Amino acid sequence: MKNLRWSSLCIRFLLASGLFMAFWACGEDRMPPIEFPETDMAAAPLIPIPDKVVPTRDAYGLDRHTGIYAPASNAELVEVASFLADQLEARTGLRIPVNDENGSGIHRAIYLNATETQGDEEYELYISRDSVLINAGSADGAFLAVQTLRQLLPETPNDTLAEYPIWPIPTGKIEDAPAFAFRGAMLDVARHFFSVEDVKKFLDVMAYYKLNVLHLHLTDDQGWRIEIKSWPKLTEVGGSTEVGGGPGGFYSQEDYKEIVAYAASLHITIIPEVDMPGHTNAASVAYPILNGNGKTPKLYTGTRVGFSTWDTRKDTVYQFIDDVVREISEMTPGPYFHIGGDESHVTAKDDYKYFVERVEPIVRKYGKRMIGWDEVATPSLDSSSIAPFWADQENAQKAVAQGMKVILSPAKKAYLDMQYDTLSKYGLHWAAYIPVDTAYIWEPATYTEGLEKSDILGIEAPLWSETISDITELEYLAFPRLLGYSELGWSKPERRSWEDYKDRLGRQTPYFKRMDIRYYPSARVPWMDPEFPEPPQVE
Ligand code: TNX
Repeated sequence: MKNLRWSSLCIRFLLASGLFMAFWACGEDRMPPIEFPETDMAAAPLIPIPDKVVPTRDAYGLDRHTGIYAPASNAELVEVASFLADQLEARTGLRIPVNDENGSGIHRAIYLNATETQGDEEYELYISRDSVLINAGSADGAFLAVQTLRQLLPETPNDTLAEYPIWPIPTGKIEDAPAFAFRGAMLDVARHFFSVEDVKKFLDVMAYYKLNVLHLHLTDDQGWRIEIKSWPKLTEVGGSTEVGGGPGGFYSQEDYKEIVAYAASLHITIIPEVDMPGHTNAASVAYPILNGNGKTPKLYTGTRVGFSTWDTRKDTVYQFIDDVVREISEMTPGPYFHIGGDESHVTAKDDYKYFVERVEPIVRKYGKRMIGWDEVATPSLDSSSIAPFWADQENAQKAVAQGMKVILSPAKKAYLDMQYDTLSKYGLHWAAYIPVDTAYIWEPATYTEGLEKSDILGIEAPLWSETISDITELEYLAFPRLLGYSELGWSKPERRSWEDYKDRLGRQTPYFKRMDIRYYPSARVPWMDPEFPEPPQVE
């Protein structure tokens, strides 16, 4: 293990940050030495697994003498420091000060340091007996390092080492960076509506496992879930029901902004999707002038797909789309707008092409990159557009031939709404049964013939909601599989193995319990203290 040269790191940090009071904490340990039992950082159940972990077998004692420091001139980094303090308080009850000017009671500091040499989401985490140092090129990187630190914190403190509780964190060095910049999940809030609170809880878990994009499928045949002020009936009428005939619901613009802001505080980008020209029955009921399938639209609460379309040759339709894209884009800081574009079975081929080629410039006019399910790659599009590959490999190849990027969401591997097996309580199985190991054992970079790794922005696991109507049912399908997708998106192939992963996965139960996550207790995973009984075995 190479010498970490703490004193020089401390001095560099102090020069960079001007936090002279932190000097106190950089001095030799002023606490009576504590004998920690030997630790092994490499054995910690980290998900996703980092690039490089070098254990030094000692422990850093998080306790009432801990302080957090970040350069005061870097507001984003100070925010990450406050996030860490809040998380540590929730876990330990300790109110750890951030940039405490006095610093006299602080003997073991956690430093967040901005570097110029690291990539956006890259970070280093050095943990010694006396201090924790996070080096990152951006606040995103520091935030990701903080998730690793949270995962290293033991469940319970040691109460015998001193007369106050100490949480021993294993020492060593972690160097880490993501395989893909785009690591996403999707929630279908259209087939069944999910509340702002539900979405926030999902975001909390995503952040803990280093996922950084949440795509919201906001509209479909069964419901329109986002308030558009210039077309109020979309939600008044189109948001009034859902699959199975329940009450539906929608996000007001204030609700949506709240979700976007909450996601931003977790360094997660929201992608809004308005699915068109198919999957548009709810909007057509609200405004029949849009309709293009020749029938009188009625509210729909079933689960069929492919029966609706808009009138692609009517200018009013594009006026309408312009308003929708404008209002949503104004509330969305992220760079993407998703136009759906899938399963437009009753839209004539020419009309579909005309439609997509006319909508794309509208999306760009409002400063967004267009995303559309792989079918949109048939028309000719700007190379800034993106096609998630869900069903048709040829479409993915067409996208790449146009210079577009692809996101990997192959239904056979990455669909969270596919049943685990024939006994699964919820989910569909038209693409496959996807047990927890199948969800993990595949290689996104080489999955699609004819695509290079550089063609792939990343991966996204969509959760369609035809069969799930509340957060408990949502969690049954999403967890634990979502954690596997997080590792596929983050960790390099040479670091991944099912044998090792399943052991780390089985050790997430304390976190699941704390978060009250109703995961599916797959019998293929060695769960530690399972909260739920093992499900019956299938062949
Ligand atoms: C296909 S994936 C769909 C959705 C369904 C899903 C169910 C895609 C682009 N379209 O409309 O909800 O299958 O698994």
